Amino acid sequence: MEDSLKQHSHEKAELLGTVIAVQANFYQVRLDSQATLLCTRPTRLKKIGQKVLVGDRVRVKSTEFERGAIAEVLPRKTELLRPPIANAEQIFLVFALEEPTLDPVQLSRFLVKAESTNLNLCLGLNKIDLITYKKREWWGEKINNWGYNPIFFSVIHHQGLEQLIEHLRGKITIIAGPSGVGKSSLISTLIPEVNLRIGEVSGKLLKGRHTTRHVELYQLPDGGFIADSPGFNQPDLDISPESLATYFPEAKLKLSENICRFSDCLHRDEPECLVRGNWERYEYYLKFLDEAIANEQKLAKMPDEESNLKYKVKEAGKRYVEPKLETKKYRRISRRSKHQKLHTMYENQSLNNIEDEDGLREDFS
Ligand SMILES: Nc1nc2c(ncn2[C@@H]2O[C@H](COP(=O)(O)OP(=O)(O)OP(=O)(O)O)[C@@H](O)[C@H]2O)c(=O)[nH]1
Ligand SMILES: [Mg+2]
Ligand SMILES: [Zn+2]
Repeated sequence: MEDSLKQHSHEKAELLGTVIAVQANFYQVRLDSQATLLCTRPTRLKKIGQKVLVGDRVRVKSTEFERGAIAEVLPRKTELLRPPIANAEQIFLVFALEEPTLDPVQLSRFLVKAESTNLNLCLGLNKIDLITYKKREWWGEKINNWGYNPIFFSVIHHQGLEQLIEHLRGKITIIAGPSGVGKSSLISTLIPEVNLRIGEVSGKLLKGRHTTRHVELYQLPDGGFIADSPGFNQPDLDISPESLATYFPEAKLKLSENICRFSDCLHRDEPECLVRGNWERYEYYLKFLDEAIANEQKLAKMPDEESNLKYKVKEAGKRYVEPKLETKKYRRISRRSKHQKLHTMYENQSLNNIEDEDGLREDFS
């Protein structure tokens, strides 16, 4: 192993891999050959503004033993800003049935938020050990009517995990959901080598303490990667009011069969609206619509850099929203502390002990 790597370094071999963690300006790259390299991003890439995200496929030049430099970032299939991740194919949304008690409005809020990414979405309901079979069936039926087919499981009792493993195989999956539902527990069970912080469900946690801090990809035993994302309890609905209905599968279905009289119908009290009315989550739709409208008004008043969405005025005063390309601000670090960080990193041979660069609360959007 050592010999072959040394040989590589002499040849400055070019290798392909996936970025699995980013800390400050250093990148941990899992090579397709299964070795892990700690890499820098050369000034050349910085100059052309090429950012490197977790999930990126990269071509790497190995320079020294277990070190390398990113030579090229391959084109991305998908890209998310929050959490910052490239090439994710699906979101696995996890909720608990109890502890914390499943709340259909909160669940819908997360579902809508996840749908708005346009990634594939799968719902998992954990902690089946805490409810009766009858109650589980009740939830199953209810959520089927919303247009989802959840996977029921218990991490602690190893129940229902086969279906879930099958679903994750060979893909990059973002795991998301509120605090305390068992996301980190699940990853630790699927990949025993990783050591994630598992929190206790407490009053504090329910109010939004975050036990998971940064985005990192973990390689699954059967292939593919899973990203743990921080738990948060109330994602903002920074979604355009006009598109909100399409993030409810049951409303989307109605709209695919027929159209409302007005093309910009918000499905509230407009005449000849096909969406309004007899579906269970319609009241949630109205609630989220109010929030989306309020959010849009708030953003419109903000100076450009502070808002998440950029407003442009088109001819005839028609306004549309477009996502900003770059919202994240990076704290500058001195050359000296950079070197110290690198040093610590090599000592630890792991990024887990390095303090988060920006300890920010992230959500998916
Ligand atoms: N009863 C029961 N408890 C579980 C199960 N899975 C996880 N837990 C517990 O739920 C609590 C929270 O688990 P975590 O894995 O830390 O939750 P998390 O979703 O990662 O939380 P954040 O990192 O805060 O977002 C822990 O005390 C786990 O032991 C389960 O299947 N049944
Ligand atoms: Mg966690
Ligand atoms: Zn309508």
